[in-house]
Amino acid sequence: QWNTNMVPGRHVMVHLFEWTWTDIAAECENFLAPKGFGGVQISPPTENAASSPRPWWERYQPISYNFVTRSGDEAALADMVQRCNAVGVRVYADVVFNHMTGYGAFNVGTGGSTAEPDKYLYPAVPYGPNDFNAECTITNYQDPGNVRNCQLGSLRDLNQSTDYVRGKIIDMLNRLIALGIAGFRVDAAKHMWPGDLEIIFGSLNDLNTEHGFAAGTRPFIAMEVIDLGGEAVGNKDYLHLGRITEFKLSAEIGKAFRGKTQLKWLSNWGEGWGFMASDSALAFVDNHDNQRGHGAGGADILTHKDSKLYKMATAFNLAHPYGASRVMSSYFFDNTDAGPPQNADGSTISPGFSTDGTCTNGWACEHRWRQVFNMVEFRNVVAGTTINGWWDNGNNQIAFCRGGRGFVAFNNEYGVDLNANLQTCLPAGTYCDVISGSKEGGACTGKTVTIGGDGVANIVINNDEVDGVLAIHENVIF
Ligand code: ARE
Ligand code: CA
Repeated sequence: QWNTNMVPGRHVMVHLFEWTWTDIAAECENFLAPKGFGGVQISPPTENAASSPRPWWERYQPISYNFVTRSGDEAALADMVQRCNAVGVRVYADVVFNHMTGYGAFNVGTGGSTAEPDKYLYPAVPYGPNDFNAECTITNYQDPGNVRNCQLGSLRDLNQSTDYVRGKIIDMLNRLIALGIAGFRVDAAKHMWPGDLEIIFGSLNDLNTEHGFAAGTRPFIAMEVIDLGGEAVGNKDYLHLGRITEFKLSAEIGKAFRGKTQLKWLSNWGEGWGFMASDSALAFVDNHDNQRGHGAGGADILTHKDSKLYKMATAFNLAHPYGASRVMSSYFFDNTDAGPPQNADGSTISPGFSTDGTCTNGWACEHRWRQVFNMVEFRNVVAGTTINGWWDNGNNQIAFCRGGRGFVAFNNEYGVDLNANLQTCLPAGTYCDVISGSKEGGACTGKTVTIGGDGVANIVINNDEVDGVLAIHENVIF
C-alpha cells in the first residue's frame, strides 16, 4: 500500500485539480504519458452537494456514493481510467469518507440526489442518524476523541466503527478499484480512527488485472494527515497503513526558497529535518488547500503565483530522492473560494493549449511548464541513485549529483551570480540544460554545459535569469 503501482521507469504523479474526466483522459494520452508522468490524482469522484456559486470545496461534501460530479459521470470516469491505464498513467482517486455534506449546506447533489443534513438523512447511500457520531465540533486538537468523533466544521461526521458504515465505504472504494483505479488519496484521515481505517483498507480488493496490474497488487494509499507537530494526533498513528502527506516538507521548502532558511541547510533534507521516513512520505511543494490558505502552512507556502521561486522549489523536490513526488496543477484564482474556470451554468471550461504547450482558459497547468515536466524526466532518469557531491557556497547557492546520472544547481543568492567550476559526476561531453530549454533533436533550445574528462564544468546561473536552476542528466548529452 506504499507502492504507487506506477509502470517501471515512472515516478511522479500530478494532481489535475478540478479537471473533468474527459480532459484528463486526453491529457494522459497527449501529454502525461509522452512526458513520463506515472500517475494522476483526480478530484473526488463521489456526488457532492452543489453549492453556489460553485466553489471548489463543494467536492469535499459528499451527498451520495454515486460517481457523478462536475468532472463527469461514471461512464466518463470509467473511460478516463481505462484510457490513462492504456498509456501507462495510473489514476488515484481523492476519496472523502470521514463525513457527508454539512448542516446548513445546499442539499441537492451534482447527480440530483437529495439529503437532509439537519436530520442526518442521506437516502441515496443510504445513511441515517445511526450512522453518524453524536453532534459536536472539533475544537481541541490535543484530544484524539474530539479530532476523530466530532465534526470538521459542520460536516456530518460518519461513524466508521460500524460494519454498516464501513461496508458502504468499502463498497464505494471497491467500485473504483473495479474501474481500474490504482489507489487513493484519503481525505481527512486524521479525523478517522487508525483501527477503522485498517479494517477498511484490509477489506479492499486487489487492483483490477484487466487494467495491467499484476495479480495480488494492493491499492496505493496516501492519507491526508496534517502534522506540523504539537498535536495529539499525528503521522505516527498512521504509518502502518500507507503513505502520508508530509506537510512539514511543504512548509519548509516554502520557507527555504523564500530565503528564510539558507539553502546550504538543505544538505540533510528529509529525515534530517524531522520529516517522516522517505518510504512513508508523499512529497509536494503545495496542495489544493494550502495554495489558497486552507489547511496548513500559511503564507510561506510557494505556489504558481511566485513562479520563479516555485519552479526552484519544485525542481528541488523532484531532484531530491525523498518521498513519492506529487506535482500540483492548478487554475488561476483571486478569490480563494473560486471553483475552476466555468460557464454561467457552472459547467467546467476545458483548458486550451497554446502553441508552446502551456494552458489557456484560466488554467495554470504547472505540469506543462518546461521547468516542471523536464524535471519529471530528470527524476525518472536518476531513479535509484542517491545524492552525492553536495556543494554549496556557504549560503544560498547549492548543487548536487544524483549518482553518475544527473546534476542540478540552484542560485537563490539575492543579487549575486552563480559562476563556479563544479563536479557534475557525469561523463565528459556537451549537455543541454533542461530548465532554460530542452534537447530537441540535435539542438538545445537553452543553455549548454560542457563537462571535461574530470567531470568538472563551469556552471553559470546569473542572478537576472528567468530561472534560478540548472539541471542536466545522461539523456541530454549530445
Ligand atoms: C466548508 C466551509 C466550512 C463549513 C463546511 C461545511 O469552509 O466553514 O463548515 O464547508 O459546510 C474543504 C475546505 C473547507 C470546506 C470543506 C467542505 O478546505 O473550507 O468547508 O472543503 O466543503 C483540517 C483537516 C484537514 C482538511 C483541512 C482543510 O485536518 O483534513 O482542515 N483538509 C481536507 C481537504 C480539504 C477539505 C476537507 C479536508 C474536508 O484537503 O480540501 O476541506 O473534506 C491545523 C490542523 C489541521 C487542520 C488545519 C485547518 O493545521 O493541524 O488538521 O486541517 O489546522 O483547520
Ligand atoms: Ca471523524
